Amino acid sequence: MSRLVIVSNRVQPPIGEGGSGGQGGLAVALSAALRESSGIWFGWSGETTEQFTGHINLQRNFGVTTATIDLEEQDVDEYYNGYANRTLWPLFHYRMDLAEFESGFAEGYERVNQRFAETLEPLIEPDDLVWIHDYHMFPLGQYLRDRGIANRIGFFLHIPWPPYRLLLSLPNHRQLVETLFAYDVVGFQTRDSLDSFRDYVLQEMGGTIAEDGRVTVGGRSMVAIHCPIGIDTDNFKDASQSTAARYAHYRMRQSANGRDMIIGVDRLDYSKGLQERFLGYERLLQQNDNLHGEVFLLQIAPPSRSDVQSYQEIRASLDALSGRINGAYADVEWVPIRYVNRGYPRDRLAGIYRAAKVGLVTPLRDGMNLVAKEYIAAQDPEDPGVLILSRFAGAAEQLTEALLINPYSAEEIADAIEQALAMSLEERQARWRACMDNIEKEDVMWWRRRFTAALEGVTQSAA
Ligand code: ADQ
Repeated sequence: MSRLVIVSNRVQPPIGEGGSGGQGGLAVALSAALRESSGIWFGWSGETTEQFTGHINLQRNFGVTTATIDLEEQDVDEYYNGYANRTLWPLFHYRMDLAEFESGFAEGYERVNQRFAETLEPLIEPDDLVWIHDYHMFPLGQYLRDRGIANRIGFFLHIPWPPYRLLLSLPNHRQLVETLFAYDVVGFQTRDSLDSFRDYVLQEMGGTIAEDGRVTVGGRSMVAIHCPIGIDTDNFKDASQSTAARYAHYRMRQSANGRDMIIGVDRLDYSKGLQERFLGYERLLQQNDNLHGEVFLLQIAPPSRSDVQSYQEIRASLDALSGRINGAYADVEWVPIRYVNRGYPRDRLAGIYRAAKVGLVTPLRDGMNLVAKEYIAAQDPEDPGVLILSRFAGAAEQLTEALLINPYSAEEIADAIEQALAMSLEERQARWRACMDNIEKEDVMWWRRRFTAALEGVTQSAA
């Protein structure tokens, strides 16, 4: 088996089997993938330095070697907070209104990707499979090719690919898409994203698409596939049986005091539809006096990207909205929304998911959404809760037996919660089983194998 070189913006110290860091989905998924085949994980350390030196910090934990570099503050401003999170992230999540197009951002983005290429190049051995992740690094493959790297290189996009006409508003969109042709395989989370990408290639580039997924434009070609990411299901099921999970579950049930709990867990991000979720829940309370004092919403939302203004704004509006709803409905013994801005270790989180009768996952757009899958994996098969899922989360292509809703509609959210709370045990079990079957089959190892098999299946590139 070839060695795997994984590249992503942030590298986090990997966690062991059954470990319980406070990590996000990507970090957990990549640790699991790397544990299966030895390899290196390369990227930014998250630290800044006064002057970029290209010094690589190598560490080994749980069979995974991490290789990280520090960036300059200006790099972080322009590349990470700038082009990645103020230009590409909003645009790719259909938020034209929030996308900022500044030429300094694009320059910083290119500079940092060149820096990644320069420092990564000497670490790559001839038989390595190189797998680059996400929107921070679109051009990295091209820059590695420019330096003579002839290995198989794949790229996986964790966020949605936007509709063709929307992408046209990005200055230099064509240049960005052309860099994808430096890869051997490009993977998307959903069929929907793959279709949008193909639309662009056909309509904007005059390209062709073969039956095996090979996309050709001019003399260049690569294979574009859809390859939905999963969770480490066995690991998460085990985490939900751990002592910490059981204790968290017990404490949660005690504090719920017989009330039904609805849970939301999201990074604090405008793409997650948190305002719309609160408004949907408010609608539920408006139309159901009998539920007052009988249910509560626990929303866990750790702040992220707080240097970016739109994230400060969403935080302020959620503070105001949760305050308003609690002010209007709370009683001396009952608060309708418990709104918590912090992260929890994974095993505790698993116990909390298990204590919730309803999992409320309502992003306005999401590449996949791993919380939906974690909620399912943490349930008690004898008495499972109900997942309410936005049709605009990538996960909706797989979890078709969840209650699928339009997250823009307060009415649909309120009705789905009512339906979930009243659902018979038999129906809850049948829906849960169908979702769980998918999560067990298409887990993170399946994802890793599907992608690397596609990459191993292509003829080696000429640099
Ligand atoms: P995210 O936008 O971060 O990921 P998601 O897939 O839901 O979204 O993953 C979030 C992860 O963070 C989950 O594993 C969750 O458990 C964890 N998390 C969230 N809040 C937490 C808290 N308070 N405490 C502890 N852990 C918490 C991006 C894309 C997604 C895509 C993933 C993976 O936006 O669409 O599914 O990458 O490809």
